[in-house]
Amino acid sequence: MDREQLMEAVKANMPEKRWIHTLGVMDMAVQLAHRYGADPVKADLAALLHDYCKNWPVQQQAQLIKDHHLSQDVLDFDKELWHAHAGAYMAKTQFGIEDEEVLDAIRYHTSGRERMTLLDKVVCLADYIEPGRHFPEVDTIRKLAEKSLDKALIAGFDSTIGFLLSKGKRIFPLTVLTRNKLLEDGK
Ligand code: DGI
Ligand code: FE
Ligand code: FE
Ligand code: FE
Repeated sequence: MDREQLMEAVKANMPEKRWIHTLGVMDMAVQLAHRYGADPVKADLAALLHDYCKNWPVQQQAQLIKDHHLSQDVLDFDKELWHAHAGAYMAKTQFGIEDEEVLDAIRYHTSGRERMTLLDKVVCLADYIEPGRHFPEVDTIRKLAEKSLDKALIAGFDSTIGFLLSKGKRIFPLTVLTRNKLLEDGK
């Protein structure tokens, strides 16, 4: 499948709003890749596929994670975490993406992970700050993204953790570990 066909397939699998978000993340991920020295072709591909499973019924996402022995630990936490693992699986099996860097960037775009690659960071941050995003801290994060990938990402995870706290929700431990690691690296 070439890029155009892949774009058509992804577009057909989601509502209009999610597709517009996807286009925003692709554009932003490529910009950030150029700014911070990641591979823009990989950033574009990971961004295109990052939310492929986002609008699937959650039971289908959970089933896929169980059936294919993906990260079982996310199943004990918020269902918003599931689509990233399901998406990486679909990228590999349905679309034949073999590049582990691209698959990891999809897989960890929501939770983060302790040793985030440059590509992981670019895709995760692009997801936070694409132009369609509106949440209280987004402009601060956009400003930070001009100067520091890590500082912007920390602010992103801070906003997510703060949001989860305000809702009385549990936090996936890996997200806390990710934030701690980014802070540690920045010392
Ligand atoms: O899929 P998107 O909406 O574009 O963005 P995303 O994949 O980054 O998902 C973000 C949502 O995930 C956000 O509403 C918070 C929710 N979430 C729930 N539990 C956790 C979590 N996000 C993180 N990083 N860690 C959690 O433990
Ligand atoms: Fe997502
Ligand atoms: Fe995200
Ligand atoms: Fe997204």
